[in-house]
Amino acid sequence: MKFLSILVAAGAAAPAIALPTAEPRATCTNPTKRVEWRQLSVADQQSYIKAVLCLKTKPSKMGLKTSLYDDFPNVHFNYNKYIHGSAPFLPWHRYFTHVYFDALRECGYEGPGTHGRPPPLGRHVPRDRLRRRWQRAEDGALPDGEEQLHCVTEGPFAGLRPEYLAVTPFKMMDGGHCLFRNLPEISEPQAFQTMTSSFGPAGVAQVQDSPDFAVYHTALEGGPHGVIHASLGGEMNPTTSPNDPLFFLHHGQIDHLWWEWQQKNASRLEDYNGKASHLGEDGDREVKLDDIVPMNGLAKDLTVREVMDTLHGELCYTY
Ligand SMILES: *[C@@H]1O[C@H](CO)[C@@H](O)[C@H](O)[C@H]1NC(C)=O
Ligand SMILES: [Cu+2]
Repeated sequence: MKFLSILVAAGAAAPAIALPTAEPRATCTNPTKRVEWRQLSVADQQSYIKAVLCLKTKPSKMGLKTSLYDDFPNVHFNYNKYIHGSAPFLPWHRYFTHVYFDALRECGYEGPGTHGRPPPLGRHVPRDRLRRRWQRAEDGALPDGEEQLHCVTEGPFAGLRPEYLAVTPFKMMDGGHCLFRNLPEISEPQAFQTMTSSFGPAGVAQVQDSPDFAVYHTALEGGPHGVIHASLGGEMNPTTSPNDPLFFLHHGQIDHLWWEWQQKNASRLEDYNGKASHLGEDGDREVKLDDIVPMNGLAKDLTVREVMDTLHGELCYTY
């Protein structure tokens, strides 16, 4: 099945990273409370979407010719090996999502951070409407092969042109490509049925029952997390998946789940272990709380310790 390609290594060398300066761990006052997307006011939803589009007009913070919008898929693509299939998955994506919400603030968004949650299955968009949307191809100006993509042609993101795409036969494309989704719900209904058992309430409850971090991060990443990527398909499959604005609602929810799991037992604020292929090193080694959470210049690097508790230091949010 095509949708497993999220786990394919993208193979780009990770750039050198600066060590963070040691700082006292400040306890935050006045944390913001993140809310589910549908609990945002309509004004906040509109402002959020406007800010997402505005990221395309801001310069890269990583010294690239492309926009701030494109920094996010770029950095995610470059750290692929370190941040997926291993312990850093949860802390890295926690900080990454936070950095994104901060970037939206620079684009005028004043509402809280947010997250998604799948609506009751089959209830979101009528199937025939979904099918019509999926079948419609974008007219004109498609790079070679783009006609095979199911471009988003309606709504605020219809004109969006993300620059980077890590999927064969495409490479990092100059001039961008349409935002696309594959929607296995329509293209592979049987596979989609299997996916729903993983990201549905029973599947999630089972993951949330995990006894420790090692079991938990593996079950969450490979289960509901991976399957939501797969169930949207298209842009959400390759390691440039932050191209799709839905990525951040999805990872907001993955972070929400980790937060809920941590709330059940205070020692989980320090439960971090396992092996990872560290940047610039051969082979895997044991992770530790003092490892850095690298952002390659998109934001300052933090340590894992600094992101374990959302109420400490930089993060300062709750759910
Ligand atoms: C609390 O969490 C730690 C770390 O995840 C785990 O090892 C321990 O078994 C948990 N205790 C209970 C009572 O669940
Ligand atoms: Cu990821």
